[in-house]
Amino acid sequence: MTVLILNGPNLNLLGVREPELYGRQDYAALTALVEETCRTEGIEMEMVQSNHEGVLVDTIQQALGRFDGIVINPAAYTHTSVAILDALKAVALPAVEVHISDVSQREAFRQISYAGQACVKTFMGLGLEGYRQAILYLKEYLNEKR
Ligand code: CA2
Repeated sequence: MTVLILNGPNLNLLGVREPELYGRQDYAALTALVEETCRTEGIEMEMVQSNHEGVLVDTIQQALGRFDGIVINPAAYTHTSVAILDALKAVALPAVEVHISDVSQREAFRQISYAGQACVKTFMGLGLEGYRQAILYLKEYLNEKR
């Protein structure tokens, strides 16, 4: 089983600012958590972060045939990007949405998730642990489908 972990804009700044929202752990810590989770679960993975919507769309398109599923935190593009939604729908790979913060308790403009409409499940408000939960959920989902 091979999964793509995709992170959107500014998530590379984790741990630098807004610890009340996103915690004190940095992107390297997130990478370590994801790598450790996948190693423990016997999953191969690639993690990509981009600040560019088109790169995220390209990466989703290129996932077809290479990955069994996607864990995605589109960050701010969650709330704006029909292009990312369309790409997820086009490849039709099982995708799980993650948000570090609890977006349901935040500003009105964060209450819509486009990408989430192409995802089988969303984890939010669990901090970096949400990525671990998303990977475990995706593994179960893919195993049930097989
Ligand atoms: O809670 C999440 O994971 C979000 O996807 C994070 C996005 C935000 O736009 C979404 O509404 C919810 C923001 C990511 C920016 O991350 C930063 C981390 C540290 C310092 C500054 C930004």
